[in-house]
Amino acid sequence: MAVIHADPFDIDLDPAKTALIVIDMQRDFIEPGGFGESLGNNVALLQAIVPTVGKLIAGFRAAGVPVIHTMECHKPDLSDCPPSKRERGSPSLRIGDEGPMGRLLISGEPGTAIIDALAPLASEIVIEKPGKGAFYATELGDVLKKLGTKQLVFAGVTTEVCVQTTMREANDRGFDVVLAVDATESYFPEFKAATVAMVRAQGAIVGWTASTDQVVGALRG
Ligand code: C5J
Repeated sequence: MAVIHADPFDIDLDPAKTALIVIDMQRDFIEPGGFGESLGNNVALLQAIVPTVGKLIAGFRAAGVPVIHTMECHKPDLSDCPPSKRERGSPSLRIGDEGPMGRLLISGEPGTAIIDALAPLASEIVIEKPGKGAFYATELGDVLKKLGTKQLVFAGVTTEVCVQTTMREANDRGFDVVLAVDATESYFPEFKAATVAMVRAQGAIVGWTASTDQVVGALRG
């Protein structure tokens, strides 16, 4: 058993029943010209965590603990994209529109890919998800059941949207969830801070928070 010195209290992690979920480290959220920027966001904030996410992934790979990647994206015909999602607000480009990196958030397009620096290994599972939560309309629940996973560490973007939504979905499904605080980011620093605080409040009501070094250190033993 590995002990993570987490907040609000230590958590025993069984590496044999654990997986890392890296949420949506896609060009569309992290690079200029993608979906994130089309909404008026400063993508440089998200670029800053790439080395830390890489360190976390490397720690899991070294420990032989599964790494699962997710990608927010839709079918080319947009049949899995509710009009309410596509038409909301006034972005410069909408989901499915042609941008400098191809059609925004469409499966198979260059901009939808995970950034090169964090590219999944051929052996790793990649979940394509049409929603903010990675359990909604995906095979993630079945994948974790097959792996015998009971505990999940989370990294990725954005903290208060896809990361938090998936953490809450996982918590409701009975998983222990840990957020690697320095391996997640938001376009809004205050939203990240609020998410970190609310996750671990009330005796870890959603889950635990820890640093990448605390998680990787615990896996090393
Ligand atoms: C957003 C995400 N923010 N991956 N997606 O639309 O958090």
